[in-house]
Amino acid sequence: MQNSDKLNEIVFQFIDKNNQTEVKPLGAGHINDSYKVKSGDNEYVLQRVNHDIFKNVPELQNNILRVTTHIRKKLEEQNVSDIDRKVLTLIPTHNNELYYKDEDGSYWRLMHFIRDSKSYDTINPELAHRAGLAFGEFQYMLADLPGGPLFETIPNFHNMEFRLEEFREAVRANKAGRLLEVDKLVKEIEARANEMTKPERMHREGLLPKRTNHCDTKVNNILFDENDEVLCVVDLDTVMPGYVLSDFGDFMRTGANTGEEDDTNLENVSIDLDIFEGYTRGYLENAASFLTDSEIENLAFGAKLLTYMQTVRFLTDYINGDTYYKIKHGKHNLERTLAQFELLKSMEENFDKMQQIVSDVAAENKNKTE
Ligand code: GN1
Ligand code: MG
Repeated sequence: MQNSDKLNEIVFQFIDKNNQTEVKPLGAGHINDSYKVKSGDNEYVLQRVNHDIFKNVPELQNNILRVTTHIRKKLEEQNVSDIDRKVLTLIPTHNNELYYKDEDGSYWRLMHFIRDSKSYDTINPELAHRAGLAFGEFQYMLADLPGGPLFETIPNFHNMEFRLEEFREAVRANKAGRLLEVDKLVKEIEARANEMTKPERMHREGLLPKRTNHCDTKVNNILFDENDEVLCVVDLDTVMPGYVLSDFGDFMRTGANTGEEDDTNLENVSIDLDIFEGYTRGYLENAASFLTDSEIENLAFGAKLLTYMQTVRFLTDYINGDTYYKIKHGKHNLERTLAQFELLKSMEENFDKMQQIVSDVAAENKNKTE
């Protein structure tokens, strides 16, 4: 955390000085630091971008500008009202840069705060339906993004082969001496490794395309308004090329979990099939028209994959001695690992039902368009 004079000085790189400026911590992301800024009547979000993780902040900011400009243009073409609450707006510095680099080398950015909005960590099937519509529309709107593919802000971000290499490297090095403690989990990970690297093989064979994906479709990255209508999708740091099954899967990992991501009571954790169905309905309503059959057939698999991937990522960080995710205490990454693994097992038990839901909903959508 930074002291408030310093934070004010950073804010004034972007907006005019105002002695009624207040900066307060905001949100609970695992990577960046976020603050809410009030300056006179205006409200903003200030963020310190974690550049240990996002190595190229200028390219990252450029991605966000491209994405938000394109979405804004689409919304304008559709005569949508209240556009400033439906797409993020970056505020440039006085020097017209999309970020400010301070003397410590930290990168900062400022955005408009979206008023009267809320996000959920736990939702119901109706809200899941709306969230599915929103992420389906998000992918749809970005399908014709001009200017070529986006910059990969974290190379190989959702590449399971790469995540397993990192994991095996962590196991080999055993830097924090924690390997014995997680021995069983390591075996569980390895037992599923071949199944979970299927998308990379399919991609190499030309059977699975990459599209512009959000790559962090956590349930709390959707803002709703006071009537629970979706306003917009936020946290655009990882918008980049990827498989649609990733975005579908990451939502299910977070939104369709009856427990918390780091729940210590594993009995709370399981897949909620009603939420799974609600999201699938919304998503396919907006996305079925541009997805291939093999993309649709692998959506349910995506839920398992992203839950497995998150298990591997949390466990890797635990084995490495907690160098990536912000943690609240020494066992946090282990608790997260166990809770994600529990969710994975629940998805494995319910996988036939998940597949059935996707294929039923896809068939309904097909009938509608025929
Ligand atoms: C991180 O910062 P946040 O909480 O949106 C992570 C995601 C993980 C998530 C796990 C850049 O997201 O990939 O799924 O934690 N983001 C990055 O909760 O690694
Ligand atoms: Mg994020």
